[in-house]
Amino acid sequence: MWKKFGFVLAVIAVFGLMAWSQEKPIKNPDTIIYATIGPAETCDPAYAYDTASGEIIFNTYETLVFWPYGVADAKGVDLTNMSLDPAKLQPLLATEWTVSEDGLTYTFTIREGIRFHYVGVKKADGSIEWVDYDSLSPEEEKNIVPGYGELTAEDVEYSIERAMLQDRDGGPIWMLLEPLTGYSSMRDLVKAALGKKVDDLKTLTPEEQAMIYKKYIDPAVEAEGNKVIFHLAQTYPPFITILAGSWGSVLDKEWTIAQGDWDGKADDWAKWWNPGGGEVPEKSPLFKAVNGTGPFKLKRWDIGVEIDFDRFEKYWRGPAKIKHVVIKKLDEWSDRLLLLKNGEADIVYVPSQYLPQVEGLEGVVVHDPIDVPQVALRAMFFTAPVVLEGNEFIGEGPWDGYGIPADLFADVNVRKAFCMLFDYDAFIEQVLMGKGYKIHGPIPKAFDWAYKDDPSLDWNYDPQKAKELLMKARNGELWEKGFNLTILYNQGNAERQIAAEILKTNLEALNPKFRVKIQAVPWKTYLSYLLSGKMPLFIIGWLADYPDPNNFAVPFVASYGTFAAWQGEYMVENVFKPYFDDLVKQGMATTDKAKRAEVYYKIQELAHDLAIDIWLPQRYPYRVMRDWVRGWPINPIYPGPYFYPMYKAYD
Ligand SMILES: [Ca+2]
Repeated sequence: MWKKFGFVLAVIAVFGLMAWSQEKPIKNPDTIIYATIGPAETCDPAYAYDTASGEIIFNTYETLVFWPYGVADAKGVDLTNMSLDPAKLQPLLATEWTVSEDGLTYTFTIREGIRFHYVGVKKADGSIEWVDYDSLSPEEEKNIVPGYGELTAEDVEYSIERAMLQDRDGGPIWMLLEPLTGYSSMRDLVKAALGKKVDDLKTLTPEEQAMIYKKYIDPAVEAEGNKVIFHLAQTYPPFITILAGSWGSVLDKEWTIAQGDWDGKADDWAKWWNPGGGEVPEKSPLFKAVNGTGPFKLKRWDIGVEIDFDRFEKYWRGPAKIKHVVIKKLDEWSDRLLLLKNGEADIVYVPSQYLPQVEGLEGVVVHDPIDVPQVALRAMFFTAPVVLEGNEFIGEGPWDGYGIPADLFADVNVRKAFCMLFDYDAFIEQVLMGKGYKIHGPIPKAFDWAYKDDPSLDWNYDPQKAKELLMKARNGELWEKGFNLTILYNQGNAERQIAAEILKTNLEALNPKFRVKIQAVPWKTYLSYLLSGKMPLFIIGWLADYPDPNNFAVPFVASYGTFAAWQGEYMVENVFKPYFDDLVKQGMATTDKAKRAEVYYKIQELAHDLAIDIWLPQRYPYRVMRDWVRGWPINPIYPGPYFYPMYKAYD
C-alpha cells in the first residue's frame, strides 16, 4: 500500500508501521481468515443454491451488475451506499444497460478488455494450454488465443444458456427460466414444447433437443457485438436483480467447454442436464474448477475444512487489498472462539447465544445490532384442515376435546386470536436480546419501497381480545371443551422451541382446558410431517433468492407457492386463491415501482386481516471481528463476506 504514496511519505509510513507493530502486532497481515460453519456444496454457479457455495462464487466469479454496499468494519458502520433498490445496481461486467418500455428486452453492454483467471495460450505444437494469467509476462500475454479467457458477449450468452440447460433438480435456475422462457423448469418447458411429459431429458433425441434449444433457449439470450440482449417471455420486474445473483455468474465459454461441460451445440445439451439428478454436485464438470473474472482465484478447496483464495493480481479493477483469504470451516464454537481470541481468525461466525462470550474481549470488535433489516422472514403457519389420516396430533374420531378439530384454523377469528396470543415483545426481549423488530406480513422491511410502514398492521399481545374471540369460536364449544394442541420443532432449534413455549404459556393461562404439548423431532421427521400436512402449526423461515417482494409474496401467499401446499386445502381454496393469487400476478405485471408498491401494500393489509400466519420478529444482524479488520462490505443480500475491499490495519 504505502509504495503508492511516493518516497517521503513511504519513509514516514514505514516508521509509523514499525512503531505500531511493536505495540499492536497484526497477525497474518496479508491474509483475511474467516472462521465459519457449513460446507459449500459446489463451485458451479448454475448448480449452487446455498450461501456457503455462494461465498466462493461471489469472490471468484462476476455478474453483469452488482449490489452496492455499506461498510461495517472495526472502525465503524457506514450504511450510506448500501441499497437493495434495483435502480441503484452498479455496473460490473456490464458497463451500461437499457430496458425496453414494455419491460421485455434488456440490453447490456459488455465491458471490454477483461480477462479470466486462466487464459488459453498457444503452445509450440499448436495445442492450447490453460495457464494462470498472473503468471504471464507482457510478452507471453501476446500468445493468448483470442477469446480464450477473454470476456466477450458470447461468454455471457453461453453462461446463461448453459445454466438454463443444466437446470438441476432443486437448483436455482428456475429464476432464469421463469422470466426468459415462461416455464420454471426445463421439464415443464419440454412438456409444453413436445406435448408430452418427459422425466429424463437425457432421453430426448438430438432433433428434439435442437428444436427446443432453437425455439426457447437460443432466442432468449443473444450476443450482438459487445452487447447481450435478453428477451423475456413475460414482464418480470425483478429480472435484473436475479442477474446479480451467483447463478448469473459469467464463465469463459472456451474454458468451460475445455472442462468437459456443454459444448455449445444445439442438439446434445441434454447430456449436461441435471447432473447427478441434482443430488451429486460432483457430476458437474465445474464442481471444483473455478475460472472467473473476480478479484480472487480459488487456490484450494478442502471440502468442509478450508477454502483458500489468492488475489487475482491482474484483476481489472486493480488487485484486492489483501493477498490471501482463508475460510476455515469449524463447526465447534469453542474452536472458532479460540481462533478469534488469539487473533488467528479475523472474522468469525458467532451464533447469537454466544455473543456474551465475545463482548468485551480484548482486540475484538462487536457491532450489535447493525441497523439493516434482513431479507429473510419466518413465521408460524396455520394449517386448515390438518390431514387426519395417521395423524397422532389430532385425536381419533369426532372431536371431543382431545386433540384439535382438523379445521380449527379455518376460522379467521381463531387465527386472529392465536396471532394475539403470541407475545412479540417478549420474543424480542428474551430470544432476540432486544435486538429485533416486528414483522407484519410477507413483505420484508428491507424493501422500503414496498413495505407498508403502518404500525396498525403489527400484531400485539392482547389476551383479552383473544379470549373474546376464542369464547365465540365454534359457538362456544371450543372454549367449553378445550383442546390438546401439539407443536413440533426441529431438535436443536432453540428459537422455534421458545416461540412455541410463548404460545403455550399464553394459551394455557387463558383457559386450563387449552393444553399445548411441545415436542422436538429430528429435522427429517419435521420435514416429513410438514410435507404431509399433519402439523396444525408449523414454523419455518425463508431467505431471499433475489431482493424483490415477489420472492416473498409467491412462497407466503400464492396458492401455488411453497408454503400454501402445506397449509391445507381450506387455506388454499378460501384464503390464498381468492384473495392473493391475482394480487401476486399484478405485482409482476408492471415495472412501475409505485404501482407495484400499491399491490404489495394491499397484500400486507390482507395478510393482516386474514391472519394468515403468526409472524415471528426478526433479529437485526451483528458482526464480530478483530479490531484490525477494515473495509468489510455489508448488504443483506450478499451470501457472505465480499473480500475485495477488505484489509487489515490500524489506520
Ligand atoms: Ca471467452
